[in-house]
Amino acid sequence: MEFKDNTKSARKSVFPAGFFWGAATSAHQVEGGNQNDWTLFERQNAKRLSQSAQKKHWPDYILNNHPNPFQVENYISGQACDHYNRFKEDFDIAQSLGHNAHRFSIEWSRIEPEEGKFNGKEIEHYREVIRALRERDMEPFVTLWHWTLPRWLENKGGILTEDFQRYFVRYAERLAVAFKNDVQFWFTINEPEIYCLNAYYRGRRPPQKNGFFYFYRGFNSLILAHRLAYRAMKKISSRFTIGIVCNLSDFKSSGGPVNAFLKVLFERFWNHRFLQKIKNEIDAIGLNFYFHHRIRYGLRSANEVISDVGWDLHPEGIESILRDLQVYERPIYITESGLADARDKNRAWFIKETIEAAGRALARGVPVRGYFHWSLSDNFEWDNGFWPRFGLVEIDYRTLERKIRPSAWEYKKIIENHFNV
Ligand code: IFM
Repeated sequence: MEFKDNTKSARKSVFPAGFFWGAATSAHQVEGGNQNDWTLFERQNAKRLSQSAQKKHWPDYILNNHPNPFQVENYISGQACDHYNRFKEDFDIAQSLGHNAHRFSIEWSRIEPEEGKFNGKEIEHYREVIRALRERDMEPFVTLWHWTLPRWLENKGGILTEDFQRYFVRYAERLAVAFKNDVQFWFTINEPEIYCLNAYYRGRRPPQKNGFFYFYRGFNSLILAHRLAYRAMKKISSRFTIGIVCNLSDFKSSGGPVNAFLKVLFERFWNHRFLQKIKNEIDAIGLNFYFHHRIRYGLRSANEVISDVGWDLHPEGIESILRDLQVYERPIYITESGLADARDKNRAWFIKETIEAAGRALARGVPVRGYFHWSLSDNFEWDNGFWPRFGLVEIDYRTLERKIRPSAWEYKKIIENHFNV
């Protein structure tokens, strides 16, 4: 595939040698067998969630899959994809798909199941995971915290407990020491804004708090946690590349001064607030890109192509976000981008368009350094459960058989074309 390059000869790829191509996962969504705040939430809410799904209309291709939104088991992560035991098999697949990097998260509740007691065996497990990646020539990108909390920390009040930063820094230091020689790329927190929105503003996810005040406190707590963890980890190794992963939106005004003003407000608050606060304590930016909003006196859907979970698919929107991020003068990794697409109808198109748009940003000098598709395999999509299918690889949740989707091979072709220019 050729990429339009406005500055150089059109035949040459704009993606530099050493660009990272891969996919991303998170511990609770794929590992299985976890005991954390989500495990409890799932037990308490699965029935309610399956009942409220009955009120909606669902297409047959979703209802015919297993599990489907009406089934209680859909909302219980249980063994998930059993990635905890099958990571080597999954990495073999990623390697066969041409990936040279992989983003995953470490499960805090495994590392520190009781307050202050660190589990050496679980640290060794993740050492094995990292080794398995290296053996397959894949660079590990490690997220320290992707939303799930150990039960003891949940009981203390989670991110709103006044000691949260101390706990987070202690956990981060422990991992930084353990993997000082094994990991270069670290992300402290996954999507602080989405976590606070769903857990502290909308009350949809644990600890199910509602209100702007909670959101604001949670957000500030995570800002401080990132900054302190960054400083502590840098003391352990100055050669670490440490970043944050933010979920940023493409906002487009529908015209007129009011909408233009609203666009600036949304961008300042949603896309830049967290980054502005930590801009002196980041070596890299992780961009998770899913959302595109039209602004017409509020946020509207563009009603173009939508994914199985109803999100607008507007891949070219990533270009303007990437260009906006240039102000931070840091390398940017697209740490997630993807779609729920059980029929694999739009995935190849979406990947190609997203990467082309990232290529256009690169050609204009934006330092994009990696692309990680969300996700390597189907997985547990939080309060939606298993039915949304985000994977390059399909999981049969009855047998745990893995099946590579056609779009995964299309992604491989893109990767190869860029290595071989
Ligand atoms: O599954 C999530 C992931 O945990 C965080 N980013 C968005 C994905 C899709 O909703």
